[in-house]
Amino acid sequence: MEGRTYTADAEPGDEVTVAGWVHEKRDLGGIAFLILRDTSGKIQVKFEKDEMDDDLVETGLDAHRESVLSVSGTVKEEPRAPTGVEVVPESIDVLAAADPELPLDPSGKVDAELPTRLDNRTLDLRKDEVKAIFEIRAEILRAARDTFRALGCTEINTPKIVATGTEGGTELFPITYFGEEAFMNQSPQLFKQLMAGSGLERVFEIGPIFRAEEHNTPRHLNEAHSIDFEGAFCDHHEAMDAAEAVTTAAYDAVAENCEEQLEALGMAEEFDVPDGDFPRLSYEEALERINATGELDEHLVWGDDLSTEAEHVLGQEVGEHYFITDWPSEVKPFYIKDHDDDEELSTGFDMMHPRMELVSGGAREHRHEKLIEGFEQQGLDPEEFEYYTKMFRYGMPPHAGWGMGAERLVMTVLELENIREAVLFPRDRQRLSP
Ligand code: AMO
Repeated sequence: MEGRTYTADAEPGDEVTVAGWVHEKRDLGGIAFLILRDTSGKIQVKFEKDEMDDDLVETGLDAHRESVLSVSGTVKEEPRAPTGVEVVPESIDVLAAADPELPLDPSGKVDAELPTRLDNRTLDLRKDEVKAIFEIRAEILRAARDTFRALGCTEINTPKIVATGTEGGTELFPITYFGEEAFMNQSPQLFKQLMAGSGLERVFEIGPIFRAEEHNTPRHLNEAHSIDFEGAFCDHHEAMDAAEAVTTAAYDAVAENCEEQLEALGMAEEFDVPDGDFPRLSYEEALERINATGELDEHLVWGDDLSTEAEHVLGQEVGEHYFITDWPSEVKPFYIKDHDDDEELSTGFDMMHPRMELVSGGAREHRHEKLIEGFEQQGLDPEEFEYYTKMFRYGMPPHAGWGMGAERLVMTVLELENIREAVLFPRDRQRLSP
């Protein structure tokens, strides 16, 4: 809008046109106030009824809350106004009138349950503390991108409609692709590996992943966003270093650039940035430490996957981000490389926040024959993956990488209770719309 001033930039003495939503109205009789809100903040508009044109006063005060107005006038200093200034209006345009009945109250005076909020996300994001989550999410993704660029990675985009899954057959969403069965991709795994083996060498992608998981939990989505890294000539240690770098960069960026948003979330005082030196525990050590707490009913033995409860117990024990390394080969997928000196032991790792898993990764099997064996051991038909395995015959360097859940990262950085808070329009067992 030409000539528009953000409310935060309005200075005493300025002739301005501000535009935004009616946040609140207060009619005290001879004098009335309207608080106008835009993305930068709020400003008071003052109506002195006896001294102003009746039409002007009526237009301003008849507008229901959340109506969109453009107000032109003079900015005056006013210590009693919420921001120390107010606009004395000369003209008001109603750009979009709002119904008097709102499905939720953006001023936050009336709390709404999460489903109501998600059904009305547009109104929900008019609340400072909700808007703050998505501004911080954007900042975290920017920090991740910058870190990858500093690590020499090229950003890639890979197909989301695919012929085969990679992360276990039961979690696939089937679709019809011109009469043929296809699937929504669960992970860019195979494509990012193919690109690590291309001339690009180091790549990253931030994009959607689709998982037809049955369980409806506070940490699972059916459509999530994955931050993926893959590097040629990298081993699993270097891959872990990169995961650590992206994670700490995310916290650093929020601490440095999102003070206002942390304030809105009530976190400005106690926002801690991890030091970036995350302990690396072997799977075996992890089992020992969990068992030693005596907090689980069962005694964990080699080969067991870690339940949510086991992860929780260990998270409490360690009390900071950490890695679990050297998982048994049998619990990791076919593309993860085993240790050269012990085939029972994989180079696969997970990076954990005390509350949950954030990352899985590892060095990859880059030897063609071994890779084919891996497919067979996992009950997958290597023929179906020929587009992938074929490239391992034409010079596929050793490589390593990982995938990190973007929503889980935001959720843990901001200590959100439910992962749905960290995504605009969640897809879960109940939600396909909006
Ligand atoms: P994995 O399946 O462990 O590994 O996924 C990697 C990370 O993605 C996040 N994530 C999810 N977040 C929300 N809802 C879900 N349903 C969901 N599923 C996964 C988690 C998880 O740690 N290809 C490998 C990665 C690799 O080896 O590079 C993979 O997809 O934070």
